[in-house]
Amino acid sequence: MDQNELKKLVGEEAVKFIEDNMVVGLGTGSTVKFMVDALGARVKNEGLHIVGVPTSNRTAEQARSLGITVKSVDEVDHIDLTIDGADEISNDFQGIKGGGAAHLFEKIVATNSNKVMWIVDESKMVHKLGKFPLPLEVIPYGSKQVFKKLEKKGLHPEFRMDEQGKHVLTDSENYVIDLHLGEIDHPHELADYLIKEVGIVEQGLFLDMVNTVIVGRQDGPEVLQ
Ligand code: ABF
Repeated sequence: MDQNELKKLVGEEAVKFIEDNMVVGLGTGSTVKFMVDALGARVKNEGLHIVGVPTSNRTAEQARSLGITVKSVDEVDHIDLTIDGADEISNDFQGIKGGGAAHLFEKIVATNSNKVMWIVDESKMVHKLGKFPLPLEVIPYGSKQVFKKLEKKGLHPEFRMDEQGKHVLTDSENYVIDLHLGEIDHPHELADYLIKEVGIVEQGLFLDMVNTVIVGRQDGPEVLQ
């Protein structure tokens, strides 16, 4: 199976964990897209009653188009299970997310969820985090000063630009800076430093917050808990 088929495999496996009347956090990314498609099919074919809490406009649009009831995180009193993708997952189940520029809303939804599940193809499983550039969501005003501080700190920052050379914007219309670190030896320390930097809204290290990981392997989905 190619990467896309592995993503579809885990997306469809994840939907088996969703029960009637659940409030489900809906992540962002191409793997989650397969999950939301499969969830929509269950809603349509089985009459499953669920509420979806999206982590991006694009996930909200996809869910609504499939007849899934969508509510914001502030319209529900709790979230039973959030299912999301990830860019890297280390051996000790720490993650880097934000390749899709949605990590702020993803972290808001995840930290308001009773359970968190990540669904990934096997290429996302790494020994140590950091090969994937660490995304930061930053407020445009003062972002160049933040960039300079990160550069001085030796964190190899790069503004995320689109093909037209314009800033990629998050759903909150903030900028994204990616840190090209190679390897992250002390993720908790780095997370603590970054979140204190004024102007950085959220960073893409998701630490100590996942309960279940489903990994797409050639011989099938592997469920790790
Ligand atoms: C999302 O999942 C993002 O944080 C991350 O970039 C993405 C993984 O992308 P994909 O599933 O498309 O490989 O949570």
